Amino acid sequence: MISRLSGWDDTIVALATPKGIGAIGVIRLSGTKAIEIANELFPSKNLLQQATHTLHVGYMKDEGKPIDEVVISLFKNPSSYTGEDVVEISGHGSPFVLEQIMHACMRKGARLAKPGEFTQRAFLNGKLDLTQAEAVADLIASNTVAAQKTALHNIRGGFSHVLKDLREQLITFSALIELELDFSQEDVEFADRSRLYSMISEAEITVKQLVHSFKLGNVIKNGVSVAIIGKPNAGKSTLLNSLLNENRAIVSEIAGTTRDTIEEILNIDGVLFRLIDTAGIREHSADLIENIGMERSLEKMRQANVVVYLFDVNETTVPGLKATITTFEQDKIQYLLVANKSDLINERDAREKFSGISGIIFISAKTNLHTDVLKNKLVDLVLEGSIDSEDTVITNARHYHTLQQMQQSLMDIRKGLDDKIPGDLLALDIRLCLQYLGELTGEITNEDQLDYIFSKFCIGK
Ligand SMILES: Nc1nc2c(ncn2[C@@H]2O[C@H](COP(=O)(O)OP(=O)(O)OP(=O)(O)O)[C@@H](O)[C@H]2O)c(=O)[nH]1
Ligand SMILES: [Mg+2]
Repeated sequence: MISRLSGWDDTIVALATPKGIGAIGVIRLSGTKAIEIANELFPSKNLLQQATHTLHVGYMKDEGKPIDEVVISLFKNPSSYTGEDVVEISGHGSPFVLEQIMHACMRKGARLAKPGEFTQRAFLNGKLDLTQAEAVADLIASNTVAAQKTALHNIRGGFSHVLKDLREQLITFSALIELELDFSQEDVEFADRSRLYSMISEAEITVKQLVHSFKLGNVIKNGVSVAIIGKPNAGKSTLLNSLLNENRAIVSEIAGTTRDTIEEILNIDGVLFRLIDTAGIREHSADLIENIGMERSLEKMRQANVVVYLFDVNETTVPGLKATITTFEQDKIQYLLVANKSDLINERDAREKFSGISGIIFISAKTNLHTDVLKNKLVDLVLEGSIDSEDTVITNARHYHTLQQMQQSLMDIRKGLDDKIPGDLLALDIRLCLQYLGELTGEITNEDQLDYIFSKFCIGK
């Protein structure tokens, strides 16, 4: 744990609300001199004598000159966000006025906070562990229900609890092994191997689930990429427009209308999708630009999380569709089969025609027939019912990589048990695993790493 960081003793100040005009603007001070500084600018009352968690209305004055009428909120250490004395000054939301309050605070000895410095202090004072602090940044950045939900779960310590349990298990394990080492002369095994074995297996399951959840977590944070792929004129651009509910892409009856890929964000039921309309793919084209477009389509198809394969229900043959399915399966592409232009054919006939192939969604992009079915299907694919559960979902790449290292070291421990390696070697492996765990929660980190993590926050948080 780091006890000293440069500038750690300073009292810091920052605007906590966005820049620009607003009803109110909040300036936040944190540090040993926070109350003293605010008090010098607030003649109406002696703030040094007020209780924690109290509000005070009055004029803020700099050298006797009024700046603004404000509300001051006092939070005394340790009962504050940072764990230090914190003063929040709510002024009128004029950038000009707020700037003056900030400058007055700085003249009285406060220093401008670095990005994330308030949360960094909360972490250093043990108010949050690193995973909770990172979840604060995720919550601020969240723009869907799913992202908000996972961030809140982790701020409340969802992930930390799982890690704490793991840590306790590993420490018990290591204590048993170390005990055995103390008595190594006597050739006794205190640590019941089958118990050790089941402990490690349990830990492995937990870590595996966390690693696995990153796939979903990443999707929650960054959105699911959905490439709309199909032959020219299948109606891909019409579908994009229909899903977005706007005329984003050019639609025409000329095959080869879309030349380049078009990407748009769509929020369906709280999940973010990145829809990609692509150039139609056909066997041969003499047109150079169309060929480049097709190359791009294939690239997008390979990169996407899900491919919506859109085909014209009237033009497509069953063997042709089966051949396409085979390619998708060979390339391990997750796909949805969507039959378009169902408005031009009797739906029952269409279903009859493709009755040998399951899972086709019949739609009409032009008339919006059953496009809601497609939307629901997309959401189902992503969530598979997992978001509503209280499971911890990993959304952070740093956590993911460290968990993978943990997974490897747990495997090494288990292999060590299998191979009956000496206790001192097992103990080494466990220490390594505990070290990874410490890196996750921030118990073991260095200053640079912390600065890097917190620098991604906004100023004032
Ligand atoms: N009747 C009917 N016509 C449709 C439907 N969807 C698209 N079309 C028509 O089909 C033609 C081609 O539509 P686009 O959306 O441009 O097709 P595309 O797949 O993007 O074609 P390219 O960009 O050339 O690859 C247009 O004339 C559309 O109006 C549908 O569901 N029903
Ligand atoms: Mg198109």
